[in-house]
Amino acid sequence: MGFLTNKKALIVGVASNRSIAWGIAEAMAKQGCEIALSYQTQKLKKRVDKCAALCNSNIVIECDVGSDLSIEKTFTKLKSHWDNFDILVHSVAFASHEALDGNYIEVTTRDNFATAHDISSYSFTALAKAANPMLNDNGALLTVSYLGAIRAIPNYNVMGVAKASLEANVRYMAAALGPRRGIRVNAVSAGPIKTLAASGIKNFGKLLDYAVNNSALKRNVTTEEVGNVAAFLCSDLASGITGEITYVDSGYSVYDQGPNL
Ligand code: NAD
Ligand code: 0WE
Repeated sequence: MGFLTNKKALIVGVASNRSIAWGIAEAMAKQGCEIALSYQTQKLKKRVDKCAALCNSNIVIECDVGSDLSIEKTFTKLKSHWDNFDILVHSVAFASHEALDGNYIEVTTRDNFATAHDISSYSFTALAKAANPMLNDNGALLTVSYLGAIRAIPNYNVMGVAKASLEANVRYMAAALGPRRGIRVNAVSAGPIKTLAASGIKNFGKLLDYAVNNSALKRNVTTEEVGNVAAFLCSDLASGITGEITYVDSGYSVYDQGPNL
């Protein structure tokens, strides 16, 4: 019997079978969790339908996290399948492409700063607000962050500032939802993975190689590895963990190559 047996999870952010959200959905389904998936736009629906079929789900709902109306409709639709649920996963980020290439001061604008924070951080709060009436006590929320939240990483730019906001969001949401409801809120901070979101990034291949050479495990992580940790954090096995950022990065963030001694 899996450690998520009798749990129900809504997973926001599947775009393809390479998505971190898909790694999370698969890992949770493997542990006996019932799954619902949401997708951003109609053009992703076919791919997400296929992913849903693979985890025996027929709940696939459109959700643009940039719109309160779309979020509200998502939960109305979810309610027609489930009276309540246990786990909400947020695996969504967006910043304007121009903001992710070049000198931070030069490429950041009021407009792309606001969008990055809206879609990559506030949307987690917005989903929690809308999910709240349907979420079971002792449920769990999870989001996906990156090391750029706490280090200035070349070209990650405004996304790093938005991830810092997302990580603070995790702590404030944990403080807001823990006391009365026992709802836990955590993040996994993943090492670089070649997903759709990464495919638009210049020199991503170099970044992947650099992470291999500068991590304790000397390899990159997979969406399956990120998924397994996410499944654990959202399960009762992690009932004492909330407000935490857990690194799934081959030890990159704690590793220093040192001089050649
Ligand atoms: P992905 O492209 O598969 O997933 C990103 C998702 O965000 C897509 O499903 C996209 O549809 C969704 N999205 C963007 N704007 C949206 C909106 N307005 N409404 C609804 N959905 C929207 O890429 P991924 O790498 O799996 O990214 C998932 C998360 O993982 C992101 O938060 C990203 O920052 C984080 N992350 C990625 C890496 C990496 O190297 N790939 C590393 C660490 C963290
Ligand atoms: O969070 C991310 C990327 C998220 C992302 C990706 C895109 C590409 C397409 C957000 N917005 C957009 N906008 C687009 O138009 N990662 C953790 C992956 C990533 O992106 C980087 C990285 C890493 C790692 C960008 C620069 C440097 C490193």
